[in-house]
Amino acid sequence: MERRIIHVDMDAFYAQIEQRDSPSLKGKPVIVGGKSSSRGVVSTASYEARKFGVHSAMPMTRAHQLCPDGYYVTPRFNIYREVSSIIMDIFRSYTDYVQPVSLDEAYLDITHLVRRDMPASRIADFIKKDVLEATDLTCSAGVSYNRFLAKMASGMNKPNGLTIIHHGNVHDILMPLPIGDFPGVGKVTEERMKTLDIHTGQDLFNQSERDLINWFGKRGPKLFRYARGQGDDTVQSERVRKSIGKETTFEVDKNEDEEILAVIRKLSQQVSEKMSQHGLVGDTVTVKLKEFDFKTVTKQMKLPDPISEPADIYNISYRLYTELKSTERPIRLIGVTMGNLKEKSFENMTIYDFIQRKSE
Ligand code: TTP
Ligand code: MG
Repeated sequence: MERRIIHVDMDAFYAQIEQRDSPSLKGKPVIVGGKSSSRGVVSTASYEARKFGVHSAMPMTRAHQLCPDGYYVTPRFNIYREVSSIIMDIFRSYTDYVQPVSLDEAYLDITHLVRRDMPASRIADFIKKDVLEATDLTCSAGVSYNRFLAKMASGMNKPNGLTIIHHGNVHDILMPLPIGDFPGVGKVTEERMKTLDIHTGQDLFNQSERDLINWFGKRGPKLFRYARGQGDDTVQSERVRKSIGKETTFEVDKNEDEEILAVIRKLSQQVSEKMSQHGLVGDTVTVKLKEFDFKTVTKQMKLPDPISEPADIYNISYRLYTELKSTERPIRLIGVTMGNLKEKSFENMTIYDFIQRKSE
């Protein structure tokens, strides 16, 4: 069966975060990198700075020459890691098949979510909106039927792009591409290709597989396939799902029990829905609070029997919350997680599940 893969990549990741957190940098050429003075290299540059020719891995001194009036910022890795974990959690709320590639980039296999009324592009759009809502940052997404095309697609309309490569447009997209844009074609291979008069996707397409093997050995068949839009479609999810959690970050810190409990009720509902989608029950409930000063406190309860109903999750979460919450300390985030998950077995199926399963 053909797969549907999304590649998501944040736009000018470090630089966009710096612009978000210092509004005076918005719309300005921002260069994030080594020590702001002279040594070191550029980690990344905002799109405004890229117009001056500044890019990742360039020596800082060169960046200063190209863009003397740029805003030079040293990286804040803790923040970048925090944002990364938020976006990865969003991806995992859609599918278990998430393969992170770096802090700001991942492949998602969403084949099982696609329906006639819910094409992959629409799911990608939802993910982009969720990322924007949770982080105030834009990303670009590419949708296709294998990984290399999905990645190519995500890079085609940056920033804030959404691009689909399908069987109808793949040939037109690949043929004019410079050969260096194909996967596995680094600087050395690119030079060798040029000596063979292979400059574009079309030139690569025109070669026989046998010639490619002669020239590039084991990589020959892969290159032959890439030119035809064929590639690996396996997304390696790095973990088996052992817990399902949802959390909410408040725009302003909250201290009112009533308001917070309404959110806990909603989170319990969402966790329960997710568990039932996957046919899971669990016997451990964890509530997490991040207090106004970023101090995080959690409390967990192990139950004698597994649960999955929203009301059950809520009741336990409610107890944990009342034990955790200090009256004097407003919170900025609350999370509810069900752990120690296992497949719903015959015994703990409700009669409703049973009827539903039989009628499927
Ligand atoms: P990229 O996704 O390659 O670049 P980007 O997000 O800054 O810009 P875009 O995707 O819109 O083209 O890398 C993600 C982050 O990784 C980047 O913000 C900074 C860091 N990085 C480095 O520190 N050094 C590098 O050479 C590269 C390429 C990235
Ligand atoms: Mg990026």
